[in-house]
Amino acid sequence: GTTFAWEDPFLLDDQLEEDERMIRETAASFAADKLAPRVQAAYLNEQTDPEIFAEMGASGLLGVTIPEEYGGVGASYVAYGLVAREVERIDSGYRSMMSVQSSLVMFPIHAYGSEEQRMKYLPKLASGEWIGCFGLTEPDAGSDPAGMKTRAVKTEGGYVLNGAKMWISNSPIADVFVIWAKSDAHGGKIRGFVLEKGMKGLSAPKIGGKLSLRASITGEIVMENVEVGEDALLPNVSGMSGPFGCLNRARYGISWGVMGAAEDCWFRAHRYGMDRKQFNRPLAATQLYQKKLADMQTEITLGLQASLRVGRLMDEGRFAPEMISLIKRNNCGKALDIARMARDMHGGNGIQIEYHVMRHSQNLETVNTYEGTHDVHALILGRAQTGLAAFG
Ligand code: TGC
Ligand code: FAD
Repeated sequence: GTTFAWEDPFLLDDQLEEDERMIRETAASFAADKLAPRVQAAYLNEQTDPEIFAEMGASGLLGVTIPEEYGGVGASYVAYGLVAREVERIDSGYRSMMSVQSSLVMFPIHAYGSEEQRMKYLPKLASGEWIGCFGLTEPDAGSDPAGMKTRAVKTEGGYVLNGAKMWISNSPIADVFVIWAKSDAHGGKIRGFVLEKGMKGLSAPKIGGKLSLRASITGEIVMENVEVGEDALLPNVSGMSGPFGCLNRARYGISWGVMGAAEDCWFRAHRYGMDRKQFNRPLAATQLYQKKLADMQTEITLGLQASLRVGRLMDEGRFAPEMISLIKRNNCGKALDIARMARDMHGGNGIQIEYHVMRHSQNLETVNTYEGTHDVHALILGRAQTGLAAFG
């Protein structure tokens, strides 16, 4: 037999390739050295240090799946998931910064862009010299992005864009804006455009007052007659499959990331229960406390195993979007339950920033909502089972 490793019950590490293990190690040391020391102040002060992008780039954590010729690492989707898990072990906001850059900005430029666009943007996004953002959601179009109002109108040399995007990660500090708009020249179909900071009529005010994801800056994107050339259009995709193709990758990464946040909560609750005594015994010696630890261990082990399976299928080119809805939905919901439970298990200390669990639980409220809410992913799975769409 084998000794039971309580922190890694199914020996996940054994199922990784050598290069995946190395990338996980790099991400873990980066997270411990560069992210952990800043996170409490960043969260309390609602401050995002833009330098983090360059530091992530220098460690090879941006564009992990993008080929090396464009500055990426050319590694597997499993490796990308492992990076998300290590970064989100520190904070969901830091993982957000990384996943937007990699899956929502570099991926579409690589997958849908011209060779000129790839050469112009990808190396600087990979190094973190440029920061990217992804504008799909609008004030009146969240779960139903096809209801967007942003318009691109054809001119002689290009397009004029008008509209407003809402809840956009990184936008106030972004250099590169991937924008989805309905284009009259393409029969009203949704097309992608790459805009740049400093264009006339383009602004990105910060959204303040968030009680969640405070280490990651969020803003609007306002476009008032922004003129762009023909070279701003992403030529190789048309319709909603453009933004959804990006969301598939980001949602998959989130399914790993939230398990990292959940593991941090589980390990902290475990340690707290071993150390803290009430009624002359460690909290961890009580049946209720042990049941909670067992539930955390079980859900995290199953969730990680599921993400690994979907990652392998993605690397083989055999995934369906519904697989990703299943793991995004379940892992986010379970991570949120685990973080709330860990907060409770820490008693009064659990509300304090130094104990970390409440920050995770507040963050996971956002992660359960963005990239398709928990309920919207249920409806995607319901449609796939019944053939009946319950959205509208
Ligand atoms: P529907 O009729 O289902 O499909 C329209 C077209 O899109 C295609 N499609 C997909 N393609 C690839 N992958 C997918 N997952 C796809 N899902 C749909 C589909 O084949 C069809 O193509 P075509 O060529 O036939 O036209 O579309 P619908 O409008 O009925 O969609 C409904 C629904 C609920 C599934 C969808 O709208 C949805 O997923 N809503 C959630 C919105 C969302 O996730 N927004 C995310 C915004 S970005 C964000 O949150 C970033 S946070 C990042 C961070 O900080 O980490
Ligand atoms: P709504 O769609 O109005 O949903 C409200 C409630 O109604 C939810 O509970 C939902 O599940 C439910 N609901 C909606 N439709 C149905 C239905 N048909 N049946 C049953 N229930 C339904 N977007 C971007 O484009 N880029 C980003 O970088 C980005 N970053 C974000 C960062 C943060 C911090 C946050 C909070 C959001 C971000 N988003 C981003 C937006 C995010 O994707 C949306 O908030 C999300 O898709 C939900 O849309 P909504 O907020 O408009 O809620």
